[in-house]
Amino acid sequence: MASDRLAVSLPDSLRAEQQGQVTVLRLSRAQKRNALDDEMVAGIDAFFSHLPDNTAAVVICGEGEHFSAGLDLSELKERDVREGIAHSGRWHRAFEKIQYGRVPVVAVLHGAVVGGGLELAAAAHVRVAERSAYYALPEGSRGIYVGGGGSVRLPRLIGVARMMDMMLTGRTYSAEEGLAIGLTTYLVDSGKGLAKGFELAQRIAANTAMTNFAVMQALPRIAEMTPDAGFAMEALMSSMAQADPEAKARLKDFLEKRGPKVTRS
Ligand code: 1HE
Repeated sequence: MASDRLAVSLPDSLRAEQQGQVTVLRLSRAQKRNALDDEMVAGIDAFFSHLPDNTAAVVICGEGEHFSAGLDLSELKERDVREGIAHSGRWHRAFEKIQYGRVPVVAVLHGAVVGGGLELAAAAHVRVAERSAYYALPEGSRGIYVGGGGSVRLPRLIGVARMMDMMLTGRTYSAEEGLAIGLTTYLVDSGKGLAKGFELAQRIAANTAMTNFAVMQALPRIAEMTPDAGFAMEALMSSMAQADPEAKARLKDFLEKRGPKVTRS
C-alpha cells in the first residue's frame, strides 16, 4: 500500500508500505542520512496514530547506508529553551506511540544508529541489526543532551553506566557488541535485516491481539511496579488473556493434537 492510501499523508521523507498484516515504515531521507527533522518526527507520530486497522505489526527501517544520523542538527541552531522543551516533547510523544502504540514494532538497523536514531530504535520492541550497524550517542561531543526519551529507555536496555560511558567518552558499540549489552536483539548479515525483520513481524502478527497487548502494555509497566502490585497486575492480565475466545480455540487445538509443538528453531 502506498503511503497515500494510509489514513494520513506522510512527508516525502517517510514511506509506508503494507504487506498483509505487516506495515513497513521507511525513513527515506538518505541524502541526509535519515537525520530526523521536525517533519519526520511529526510524520512518525501521525503514522503510528493512524495505523491501518488490519496492521498487526510494524517494521521500521532506513533507506541508504545508515538507519539514522539522529536529530537534524541544522534545525537546532535557532532554538531557545522554551522551544527546546517543546521540541523534545514532540519526540517523546511520537516515540511513546511506538513503544505504547497499538502493535509491536520491529526496528531493522544498519550503518549509523546514533543519537536520536538510537532513541528511535530503543522505542521499538525488537531490534534486528545488520553487521554494519553501530550505536553511538554523539550528543556529548556536540554539547547537547539526548531529548528523544534516551535517558528513560536506554538505561533500561543497557544500564546507566554504559549510557554514561557512551555519552561521556563517545564510545560506540558494534552490532555484534550490541548483542551482549542488550541493544541488538538479532544479529544478521548485511542486506538480510529487512527479510529477518519482516519474518519476525509476521510471527508477531500471528499472536493473538490480547497477548501482544499484554506484552507491550502490561509487561514493561509491571516491571516498573513493586512486586506486590506486579503480581496482582499479572494475575489480572493472564486471566484476561486466557479468557479470550481465540486463546481458548488455540488451547483446544493443542489438546486435540492440531496445535503446533514447541521445537527448537
Ligand atoms: C546531517 C546529519 C544530522 C548527516 N543532521 N544533517 N547526530 C550526529 O552527530 C551524527 C552526525 N552525522 C554523522 O556523523 C555522519 O553524517 C554519519 C556517520 C551519520 C554518515 O556519514 P557520511 O559520510 O555517510 O555522510 P555525511 O557526508 O557526513 O553527511 C551527508 C549529508 O547528510 C551531509 O549534508 P550535505 O548537504 O553536505 O550533503 C550532512 O550534513 C548531512 N547530515 N547527519 C543534519 N544529524 C532528540 S535529541 C537527539 C540528539 C541527537 O540525535 S544528537 C546526534 C546528532
